[in-house]
Amino acid sequence: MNRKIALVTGASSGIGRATALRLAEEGFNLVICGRRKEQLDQLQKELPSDCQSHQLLFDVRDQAEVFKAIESLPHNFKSVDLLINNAGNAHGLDPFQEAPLDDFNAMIDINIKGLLYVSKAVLPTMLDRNNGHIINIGSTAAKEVYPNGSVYCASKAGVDAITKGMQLDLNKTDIKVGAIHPGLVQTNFSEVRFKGDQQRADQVYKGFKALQAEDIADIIAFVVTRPFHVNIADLVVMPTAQANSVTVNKKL
Ligand code: 8X3
Repeated sequence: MNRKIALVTGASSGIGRATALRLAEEGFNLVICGRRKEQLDQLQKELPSDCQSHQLLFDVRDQAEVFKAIESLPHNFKSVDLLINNAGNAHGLDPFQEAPLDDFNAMIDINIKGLLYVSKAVLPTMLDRNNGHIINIGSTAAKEVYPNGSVYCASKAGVDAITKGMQLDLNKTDIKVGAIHPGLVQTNFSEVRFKGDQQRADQVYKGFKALQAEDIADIIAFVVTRPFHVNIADLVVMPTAQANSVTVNKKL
């Protein structure tokens, strides 16, 4: 079987990791990208034996590193068919007037600029073949602004706008572009947001059943297995207990 190639950013953990595992099951070979080699090594060990995989270690914030890494892809991994722009995170949950600029920079650099760099590095091979699929992982935060989340929400609204812009500008090609916007997913997202404060992170997911990384991977598997003429352009998914970013039916 001729296996397609999927490149997943942020594959070391959470949604990216679950998606890589699921795409391997769906018959993709994988380019798994991340900053943490041990986690990528572990992921590779868990991949089914018929899945060929290649690691790329880079920080999406570093423009030169991103392009160098993508250019370094061996011949058999160069023609990326599916790009999952998943790398992203939140830094802090503070009022605008109190939040450190470092947090703002990190979120803009990772969630927006990182996605731009990876997309621009991968797109030429898709354009050459007039074929490909890009899925950007946004957030419900793209669709509404919640208190203390101004810049995180802005960064994800940016992902939403960039997705729509890509759809317009690539409309004349056969390249599909879509976004998936998850609400509360139980990963290390909150641990990163709260800078290692595990207790505070755990509170976020208490009292209801949050989405799991595998739920998003399952949706991605559905999205990428539609016929060519079907593009899931914009998809919002929340736990049943969640109505919006600040309304969660918690049974505490
Ligand atoms: C993650 C969901 O509600 O923390 O993007 O913004 S939320």
